[in-house]
Amino acid sequence: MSNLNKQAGNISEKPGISSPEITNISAINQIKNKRRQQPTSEELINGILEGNRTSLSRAITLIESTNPDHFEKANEVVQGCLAQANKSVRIGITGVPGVGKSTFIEAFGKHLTQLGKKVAVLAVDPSSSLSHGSILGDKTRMEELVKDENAFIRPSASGETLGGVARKTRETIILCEAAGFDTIIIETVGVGQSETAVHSMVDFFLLLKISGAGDELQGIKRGIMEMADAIVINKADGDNIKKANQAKVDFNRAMHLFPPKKSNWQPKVTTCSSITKEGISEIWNTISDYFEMTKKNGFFQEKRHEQNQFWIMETINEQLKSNFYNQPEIISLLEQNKKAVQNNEISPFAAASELLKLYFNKGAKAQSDKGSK
Ligand SMILES: Nc1nc2c(ncn2[C@@H]2O[C@H](COP(=O)(O)OP(=O)(O)OP(=O)(O)O)[C@@H](O)[C@H]2O)c(=O)[nH]1
Ligand SMILES: [Mg+2]
Repeated sequence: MSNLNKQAGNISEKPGISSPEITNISAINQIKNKRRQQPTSEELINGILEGNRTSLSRAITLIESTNPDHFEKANEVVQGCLAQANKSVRIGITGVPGVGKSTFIEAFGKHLTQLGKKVAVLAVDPSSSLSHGSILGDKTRMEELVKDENAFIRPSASGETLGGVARKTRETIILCEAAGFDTIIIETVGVGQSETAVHSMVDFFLLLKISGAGDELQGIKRGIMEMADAIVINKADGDNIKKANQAKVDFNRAMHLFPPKKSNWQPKVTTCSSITKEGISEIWNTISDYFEMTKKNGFFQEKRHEQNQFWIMETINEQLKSNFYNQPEIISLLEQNKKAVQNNEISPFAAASELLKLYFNKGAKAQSDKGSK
């Protein structure tokens, strides 16, 4: 390949054919160099604290990166933002696919920005590695909010385990808060374990439902109802209003059967329509009442402390696991041992113990190599 072609990189279409004359190699190199110049962590921190969205987006990309070189820098940025974080309220929203979460967040978020709030919308959706982030497609359902300069919408980190996505979302919350966003909304789809992860990173947890054939209480996981600080029956419009009101009565009755919450808060059940906006402002009033009450009785802070303690352990667990499973020797021995267990050549315990031994010995060797240097 000629030198010219090499420099032109992927703009040269076929090897052996030189680039068209109009191609300005030095201009291309200038652009490339500019792209390569990544801002320092200090520049990112300053940008975020000034409310610069580009800095915020770039820092989130660093957090989401799987490149080990970015890890340190991402940590530095989070650390640098920490002192300015925590000054927000964090609201989790869950519900099954199609219940109207995105449409609700659009209406609710607009209501909040009209009240002068700065709203960040994040998502926890580990399945989005397949669908490339449902919230991305959602941007079309959040048309107004996307354009709103007081709102910031970021899709879920993808290609990750739930633990990985959750950790990244927690760090992203810190950056958004440092950038001046005072209301953080975290959407998660109501399947699997992601509600539990989101519940452990928000102050208020809202469950969206729709009214069905009158049997909505069936099939709903008890654990999710117990986590909810409010249940909102969405799509209470048109012919649905009557059914929605009936569902509200049923859910209210069911919620009273649960033991009182540590916060002393009695979960509220309301109806709303994200299309007609009926009931949206009342939901914010309810959430505000909750914050007022829990800030007064100390529960708000207590819960955040507990969540932080929980996340220390979760982060350690997650990173230990990811370190273990990403070692090439472990990957190949794991495959071998799985087969051996399948063929009854070795017990699962012996197989696991051999893998752990390999891992710990590797760690010990790395330590002693470091010491002898
Ligand atoms: N009539 C009515 N339709 C609604 C309302 N809210 C949402 N919808 C409709 O319900 C459908 C699903 O809404 P989404 O907001 O995409 O639901 P979602 O929960 O975000 O769905 P996933 O992202 O797939 O989990 C869309 O066609 C919306 O227009 C409402 O309040 N009333
Ligand atoms: Mg959605």
